[in-house]
Amino acid sequence: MRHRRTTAAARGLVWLAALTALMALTAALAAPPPLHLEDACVRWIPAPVPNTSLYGALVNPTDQDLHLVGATTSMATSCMPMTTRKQDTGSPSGPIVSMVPVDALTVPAHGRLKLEPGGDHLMLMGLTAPLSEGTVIELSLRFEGAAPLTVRAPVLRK
Ligand SMILES: [Cu+2]
Repeated sequence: MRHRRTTAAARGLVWLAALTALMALTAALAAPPPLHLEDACVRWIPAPVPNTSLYGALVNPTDQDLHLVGATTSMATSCMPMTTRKQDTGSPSGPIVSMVPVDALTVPAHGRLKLEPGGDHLMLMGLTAPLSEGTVIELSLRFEGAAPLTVRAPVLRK
């Protein structure tokens, strides 16, 4: 009898832990991460070019790493996190530099993720209209396990 009661109590604790975890998860999903995007800009490109990039620095004041997995905007048909890799082939013309799509870019806890030319960036693919300098573009950045974060970035020549 005594043994049974202990088991029931343990089971209750497991449920409570599960419920608490679920509530924490629900809260995380409901709120966008408290990140700031500093020096945001979308690189201006001439009209026939279909793709451009979002640059800036994502600042993470929280205790947890945050993972940028994509974005949506009315200005592009899709957005993907990308990084730039240098591959030294020994060629006299120098290393091959190429952009590589990645599943996520990490904004470290109490750190920052720089989105910059020749480095990590968010690629905007399939622009839906020509870009004009100074226009402010709104994007919803998507992070793993959190609600989207709305940011605004002006179109600038970079
Ligand atoms: Cu790219």
